[in-house]
Amino acid sequence: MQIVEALIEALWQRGVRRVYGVPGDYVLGLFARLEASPLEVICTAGEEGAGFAADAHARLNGLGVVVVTYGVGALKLLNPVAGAYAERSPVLVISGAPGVRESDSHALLHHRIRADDTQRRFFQEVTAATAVLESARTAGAELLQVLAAMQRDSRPGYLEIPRDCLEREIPWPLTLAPPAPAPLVIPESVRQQGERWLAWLRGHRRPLVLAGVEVARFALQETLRQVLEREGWPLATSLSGKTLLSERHPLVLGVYEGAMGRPDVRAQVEASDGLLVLGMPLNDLDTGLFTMQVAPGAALVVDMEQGLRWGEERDENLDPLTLLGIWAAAGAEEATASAPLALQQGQPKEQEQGLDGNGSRDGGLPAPFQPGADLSIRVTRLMEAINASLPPEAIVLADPGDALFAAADLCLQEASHFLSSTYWASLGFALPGAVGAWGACPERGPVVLIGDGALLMCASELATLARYAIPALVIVLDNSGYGTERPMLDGPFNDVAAVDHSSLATSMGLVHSERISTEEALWAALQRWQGVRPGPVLLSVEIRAGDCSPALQRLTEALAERVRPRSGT
Ligand SMILES: Cc1ncc(C[n+]2csc(CCOP(=O)(O)OP(=O)(O)O)c2C)c(N)n1
Ligand SMILES: [Mg+2]
Repeated sequence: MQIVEALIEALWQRGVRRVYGVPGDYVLGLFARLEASPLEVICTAGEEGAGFAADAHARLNGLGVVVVTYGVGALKLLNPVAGAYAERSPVLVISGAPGVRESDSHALLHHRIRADDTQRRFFQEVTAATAVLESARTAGAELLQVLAAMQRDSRPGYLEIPRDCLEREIPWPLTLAPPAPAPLVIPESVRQQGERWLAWLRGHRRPLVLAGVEVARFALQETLRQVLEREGWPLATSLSGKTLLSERHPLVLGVYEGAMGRPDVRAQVEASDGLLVLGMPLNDLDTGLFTMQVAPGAALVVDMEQGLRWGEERDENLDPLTLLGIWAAAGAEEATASAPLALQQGQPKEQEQGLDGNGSRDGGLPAPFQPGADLSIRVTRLMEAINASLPPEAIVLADPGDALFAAADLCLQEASHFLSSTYWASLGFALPGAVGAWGACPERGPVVLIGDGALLMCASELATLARYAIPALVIVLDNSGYGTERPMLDGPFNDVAAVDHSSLATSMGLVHSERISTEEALWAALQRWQGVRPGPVLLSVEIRAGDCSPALQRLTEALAERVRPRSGT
């Protein structure tokens, strides 16, 4: 078996059906072999787009693959791959490279920087494992080691293949299927500790779980749902963890973001006297810039990096995987008699207000939208209109900026239907991300929410949507510039070039595009395009001057304090 055959077979065995990339001379041979294989190659406009597409694919299917050329292509992946590392998304980078025979001749080859291993060393910083597949004797083992490390850590991996090594024959047979998942073996002492902490939670009047992105990355959503239903405890998620469960589930309160988020969710989370913070790294954006206020001793924090923490106590054996394993195995009889009370706490949907506190939701159903005649469009009204017309199967991808902050309040019906670069917060994720969301789940139309500034950073990927007839709905929140930054510190640097988004989209080959300036036009367009689409559609929505989401208002007030230059310094 050749190295390239082993690679393709190993990807296929792990459920990969589509890979993303841009060719170049160091990787053309690999592209040709991929084309001839059962894998489909999706060629994006640029490498950054391919990286974000692979990231979205990985978040939905557990492994995303991006294939690029050496140097100029691979280094354009550092931003998306760093984001995948920071947000634990298993993206496999496959880079072509100069052939080993060419390198031996010490030639100055194009795209090369410093030493042979410079590129690999860059990627060592942002991956769980790296390998150069050049030796037929070791390539099989190295390939499997990289894939195993990616799965273990839920983080990116890196493979480099010199262009003359693809067809080297591996001299022995290989088992390329992923090993069967090892049963979770929990030592008795760890089990007892876990049960002690669960009893501690049950001993409180208002237990509540605040869960984050690691629950999704380690495929723990279903276990979490089962134990929560058994206990009757309410769940809030971080913004990165939005849609761990359906947001219409009666136990789901919504997204918690400290002072930045919905006041009703904040009040319930911070009033809990037994709060389990599960799989949620306590980063600034997920905690509303560290405005999370929990009484000392009320929170038990459990994440993959550090295990369990409560006050000064530490137990690194109890990570979310282990704790949920113990919790799931503990019998239903251990659920307390107070579960019905807790269930009542977890039924917020009846009293919930509309997105800006004016509308009402009926038992979790979004409020019907009534467009106001000739009204210019406010961000909360845009979200209400999307919420009222969004089909349940749609995957929403929101770009950092007000698109993301406003989208926190959408109430999405199905689990794993919200994707964003939330913590890494790279602009330009959502649009190419839609390519990967479609690649992973072709039956669910992606809906992209993106600012006018971010659109300019990745607009070339509109052409990819058109090329593959991807039925994405791209909604541009046009507030004439970097709206997130203006309230912090404004200047001409926050303006962006005024672009006719609709003409841009038409020239890129989208099936429909239009500029929308009133609620009535917005509602008519959403009625027409939220359902089945024959291909990509773009709606450029003119946001009322000076308007932004309530979350962004709260965030920028806090951020402005930090970024304004102090007088005299
Ligand atoms: C790649 C990248 N560059 C710069 C930033 C810094 N940044 C954060 S928000 C923002 C403004 C985004 O503008 P736009 O997409 O129009 O969204 P808006 O803030 O107007 O809602 C910028 C430049 C970033 N997060 N990512
Ligand atoms: Mg903007």
